[in-house]
Amino acid sequence: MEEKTIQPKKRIFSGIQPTGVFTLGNYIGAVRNWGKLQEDYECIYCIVDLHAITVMQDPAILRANTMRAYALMLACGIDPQKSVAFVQSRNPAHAELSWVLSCSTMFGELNRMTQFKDKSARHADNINAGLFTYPVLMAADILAYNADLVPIGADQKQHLELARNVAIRFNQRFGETFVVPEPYMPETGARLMSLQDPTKKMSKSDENANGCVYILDDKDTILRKFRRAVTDSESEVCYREGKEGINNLMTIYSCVTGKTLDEITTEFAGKGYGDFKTAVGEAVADHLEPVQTAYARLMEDKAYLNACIDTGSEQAFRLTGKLMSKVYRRVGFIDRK
Ligand code: ATP
Ligand code: LTN
Repeated sequence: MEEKTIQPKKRIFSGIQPTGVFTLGNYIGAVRNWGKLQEDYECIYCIVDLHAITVMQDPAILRANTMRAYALMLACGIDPQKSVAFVQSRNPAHAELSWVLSCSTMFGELNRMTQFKDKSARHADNINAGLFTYPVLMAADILAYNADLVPIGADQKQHLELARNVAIRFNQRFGETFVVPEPYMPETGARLMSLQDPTKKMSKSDENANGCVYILDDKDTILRKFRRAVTDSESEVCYREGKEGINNLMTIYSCVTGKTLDEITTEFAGKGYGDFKTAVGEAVADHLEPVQTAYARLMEDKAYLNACIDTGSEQAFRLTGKLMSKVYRRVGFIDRK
């Protein structure tokens, strides 16, 4: 009889900052995929509050936003029975490993990070050391769990590359310790652009709320934002260089309807941008409705959310114990008892 070997499931890790309501970009580029991966992988998902304090936060608002982000994560389809869903600050391994890894990360490497350059330009009054070492903490998040794959949007690819380099360097110096992780990006929608400036990424912390669709926006708001989306002076709905606004809308429409770019071009042949924008807005609003309903229900049950956070955080802590002991031993610290 043929013997079957059962392959252990690959491990996934990803995180999102509790810096406000998730945008359509966060959802399509990352969080929506997290839910889809739960059946085939061992998934660990995290609200990264340690990362959030690299920019100024009001403590009470951060605490409330962490709870909301956790509820949003579940509303987007993460099932705490299937995945480990937790809050970063509740597992001290992230901060501990971050320090160790920072001693295997070069200043020059961090200095090349485009997110640091962007964020330090945007927050010129608070260019703190944490903003600079942010990618080391992200590397620690991923490496602490020996994750194989990391579902992210395109903007995080450079940080993931850094995490890979740090893992390789540590392994060379101290012996095989970390799995070198791979990025996992959607083919379509890895970088949604602002509706007001399609050369800029759609971002939670954009000052121009019209550029950004938040997943809790009501239908009227969503329709209005799409109607006002910046396009071009032509009238043909087709995906082409130089038509960044239309390309972005076509990408969004494709992601929420499953239609290909060719199908979309055919559907809107002979119609104007007005009809197209309304159709995109309608499709997005319909798509987000179940997420909004699930979110409202979850926010009514704080006791349930707190219980899920407690359980998830304990699971996360237990998952990192062995590896942290190994890391400490390898670098030469005396045994943890
Ligand atoms: P902030 O504006 O506070 O920096 P953000 O909107 O960039 O936040 P993050 O919490 O940094 O969001 O990112 C969470 C996930 O969403 C990451 O995997 C990131 O790559 C992805 N993501 C963020 N913006 C987009 C976008 N415009 N298109 C696709 N994916 C995105
Ligand atoms: N840096 C990411 C959020 C993040 C993350 C992670 C993503 C923190 N730790 C680990 C994937 C894996 C961001 O700003 N989007």
